[in-house]
Amino acid sequence: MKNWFTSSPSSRPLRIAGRVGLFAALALAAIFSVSCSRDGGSQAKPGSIAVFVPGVVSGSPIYEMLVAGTQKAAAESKGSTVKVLEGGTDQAQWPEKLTSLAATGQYRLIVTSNPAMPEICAGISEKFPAQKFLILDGKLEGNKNIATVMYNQREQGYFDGYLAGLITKKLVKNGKPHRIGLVAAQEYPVMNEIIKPGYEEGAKAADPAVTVDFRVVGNWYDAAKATELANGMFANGVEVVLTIAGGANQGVVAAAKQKDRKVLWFDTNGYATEPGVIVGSAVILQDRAAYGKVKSWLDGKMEFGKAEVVGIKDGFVDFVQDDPLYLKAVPEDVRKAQGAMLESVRSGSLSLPVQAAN
Ligand code: RBF
Repeated sequence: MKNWFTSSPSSRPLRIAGRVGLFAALALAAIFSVSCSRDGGSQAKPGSIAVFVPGVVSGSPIYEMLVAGTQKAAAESKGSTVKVLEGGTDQAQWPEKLTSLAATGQYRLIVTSNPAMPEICAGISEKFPAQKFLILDGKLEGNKNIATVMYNQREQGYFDGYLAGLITKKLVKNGKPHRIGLVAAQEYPVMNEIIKPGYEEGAKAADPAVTVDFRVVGNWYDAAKATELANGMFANGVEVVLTIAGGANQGVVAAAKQKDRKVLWFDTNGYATEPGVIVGSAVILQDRAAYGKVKSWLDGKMEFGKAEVVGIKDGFVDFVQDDPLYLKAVPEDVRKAQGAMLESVRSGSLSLPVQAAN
């Protein structure tokens, strides 16, 4: 897969290929812009917004929330328009596609989301200095055309991890190893340095004997591969698995349903996706963030050059514990322990600050 965004040395050539692609695209755009608008958004109508989805919307709630929040804010502002462009699953093509979007000069604001986007947008920003960017789920400080909002995903990972630990402690008996699963679509710094360690930290807080079985799909859509990975984990004694793999999540759910194991969800409330199988949902409120930020931009109040980090106390990260399907699927003693942990984070007695990775 064309996975240019990773810290692993083995994929460095792909990352470089992505960069070369970016520079080629920028060079083309520079030539193109001589006859068109070099100033990106300066000719654009006020209130004109483009959402660049780095991937596909379908199967990725984090992108559904991005689009929904942006559209909601625009609908409340007269004359504001939103165009949604999907970058597709070939990540090496994103810089070129986003460059073309900026080169049209038709959008005052480009809204996008994921930790790979700050670097891409910063490169494009040099050629199109009138183009403004709002990047959610990413972090970049000090670029006067870019505003970012990052979520505290140490908290988010910890919440699902703690539940995974509680469940494992309860279900795994007779001296068997206490293993929990994490299926990830791909490796990237936020996954390796924040989400995975947060998940492990939470799990160990509930059950110190826990170890994490971590497996990688290689893309955000291959459900059959995800089923294969999940089955490998189940054969390895895993009772509960967190899946962070976009459209491929369905493969983990199918395997767990068949083998009577449990799945933890990330980003949105997943209980209704497969009641009784999905037993935890650690959420981020990206629709709320997109709505609030786009609204503040439409009101002329957004500050660029800033990198915000928001968590449970700000109302952008949470764990859904009031859904009837959660109450039904999870025993009361486990829910009580999970609730007490959440309360300690909310009250500040347990503090889980996030380190600066992007
Ligand atoms: N999350 C998704 O749900 N769907 C995607 O297609 C997707 N693509 C990503 C591509 C890259 C290069 C990176 C770094 C992250 C991607 N994410 C995607 C992950 C997303 O940013 C976030 O980390 C997870 O959704 C967990 O909150």
